[in-house]
Amino acid sequence: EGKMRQHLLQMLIENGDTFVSGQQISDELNCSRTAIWKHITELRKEGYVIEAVQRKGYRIVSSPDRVTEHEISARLKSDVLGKNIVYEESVKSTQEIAQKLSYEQKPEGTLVVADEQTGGRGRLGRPWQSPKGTGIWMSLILRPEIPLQKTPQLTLLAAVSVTKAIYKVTGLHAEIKWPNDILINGKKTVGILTELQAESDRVHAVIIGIGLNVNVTVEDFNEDVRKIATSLKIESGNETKRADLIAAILEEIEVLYREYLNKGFGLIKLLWEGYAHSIGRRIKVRTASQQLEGVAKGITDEGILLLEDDNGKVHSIYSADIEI
Ligand code: BT5
Repeated sequence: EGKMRQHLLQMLIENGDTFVSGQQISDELNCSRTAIWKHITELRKEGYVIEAVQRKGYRIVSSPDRVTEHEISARLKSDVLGKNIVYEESVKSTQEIAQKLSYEQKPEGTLVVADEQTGGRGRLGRPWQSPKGTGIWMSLILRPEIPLQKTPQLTLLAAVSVTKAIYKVTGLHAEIKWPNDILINGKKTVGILTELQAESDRVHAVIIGIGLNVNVTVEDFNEDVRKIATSLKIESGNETKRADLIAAILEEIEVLYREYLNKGFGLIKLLWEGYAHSIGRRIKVRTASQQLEGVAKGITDEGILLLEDDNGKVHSIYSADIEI
């Protein structure tokens, strides 16, 4: 039943504004007209507005903004990423669930998505606000065969992919702030958290957590992030279907990830530099051990930030917070 509804939904979504005839549907799903009507009624209950016209068939006029497996799969054209989707309405953190699934040997490309996180986290235990029904809060399991020191490259790969997907879906130009922020008009719209499961030099899994403020409004943010944060809706004035964007992000990551595994970091580095916000600018850097000030010169082939201080000395920054 569920599978059939999924298949029907997929046909309708793929055909966009074009009507799909009852005949076409019953041929492809191998079911009766009455059964189709039953599924249409169920979809309408889920919030789909479906037009039904005699002798023409059915088409979707509008669909609800949901991030269930159903909604994402119907839009997804990737081969590996997102083939296995775990959707939860409310969780503490999708990272936690993805970590657990990864230990249970779930395959590469497994995606955990939640409508709400009650304990979403950033780096160094900082909190990540994830209000219900407004954003993309998801974690992706990758299993690349790469040495440990190359894993930061995957954060940059994810950042480039998300930036491209945002542009494709909304037309908004975002910029990347090393290492893991994506900004629109200077305000944080996306945060990326990359966590590892590894032993000595062998990487078991890289869990890429993506938090993206899609339809979040100013009131949804707590006082403390209101000044520094924004969302796609605040910037564009329009709502975006989260499932459309999730599908676009997974497709972008899949293309770049394949390129990365086959040919290395070269193309991703170029793309990253094209979207980078801070390169060539004066920045302040706070690492675990020191504070530095200088000009961001670029990133190395490993994805490490190079900072030139006022004495002309170049520092390699592996992990830090930066201020602009
Ligand atoms: C990050 O950390 O930016 C990484 C955030 C990753 C969140 C995703 S959501 C799915 C997955 N599951 C999780 O539990 N996490 C991942 P960091 O660079 O440490 O930035 C954290 C800081 O960003 C906070 O201290 C706030 O100042 C700010 N912040 C918190 N919530 C925000 C939001 N929704 N939008 C913009 N800024 C926010």
